Amino acid sequence: MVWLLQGSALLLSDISEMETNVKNKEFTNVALIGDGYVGKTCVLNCLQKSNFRNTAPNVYTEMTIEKIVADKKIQFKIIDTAGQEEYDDVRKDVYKKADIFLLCFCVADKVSYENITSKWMGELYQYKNKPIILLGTKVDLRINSSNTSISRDKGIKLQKRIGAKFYIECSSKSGEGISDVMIAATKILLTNQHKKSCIIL
Ligand SMILES: Nc1nc2c(ncn2[C@@H]2O[C@H](COP(=O)(O)OP(=O)(O)OP(=O)(O)O)[C@@H](O)[C@H]2O)c(=O)[nH]1
Ligand SMILES: [Mg+2]
Repeated sequence: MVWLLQGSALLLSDISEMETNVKNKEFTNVALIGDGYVGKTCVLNCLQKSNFRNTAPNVYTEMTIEKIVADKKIQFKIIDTAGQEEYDDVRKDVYKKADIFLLCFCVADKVSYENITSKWMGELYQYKNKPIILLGTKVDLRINSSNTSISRDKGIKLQKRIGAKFYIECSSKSGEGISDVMIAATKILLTNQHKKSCIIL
């Protein structure tokens, strides 16, 4: 089987090759960050139950996902935060325990795209060594001819600008791109473990 990660090719064989580097770390914390209403909670629901449900603004939710990669169990804890300013303190606690940031903007909302650099990268500044996956949400709402929609090219440019490991586009409504999120997180985890084991040697 071959999984293709939009923007960067990611093959299942890449993961299998690194399998020997997987240690039984208990949880890898993945924090969902981004403006309110960009669709973070819907992404979480899709990752958990593979379906779309309408959601209300929320403050904090977490859930675990297990992945078996080449007979090894990998456990992710996905932590969903609220985008609104009044929850800044809740988010700061989450930043400390996060291993990977899933930084979200909505491709049909230019302001949420601009806020990646004008707000969120500032918030994450002191954690700049932690890997980021940039996620463009709600692709089903993108209107290609519109000035307010963000193209894939612009997403990739932003990925490079902020130094994110991956750029993924998804829609919780259609399911497009959702499985790529955990593939990218797994790839980052295994690559990090690979680097650590090289340092020990
Ligand atoms: N069309 C479409 N609507 C979506 C999608 N994902 C989420 N929505 C809708 O967008 C709205 C906001 O989604 P949420 O997941 O609650 O957004 P959030 O980022 O968690 O917002 P906060 O909890 O306030 O930070 C809801 O009305 C969802 O139904 C999508 O992929 N496509
Ligand atoms: Mg939410």
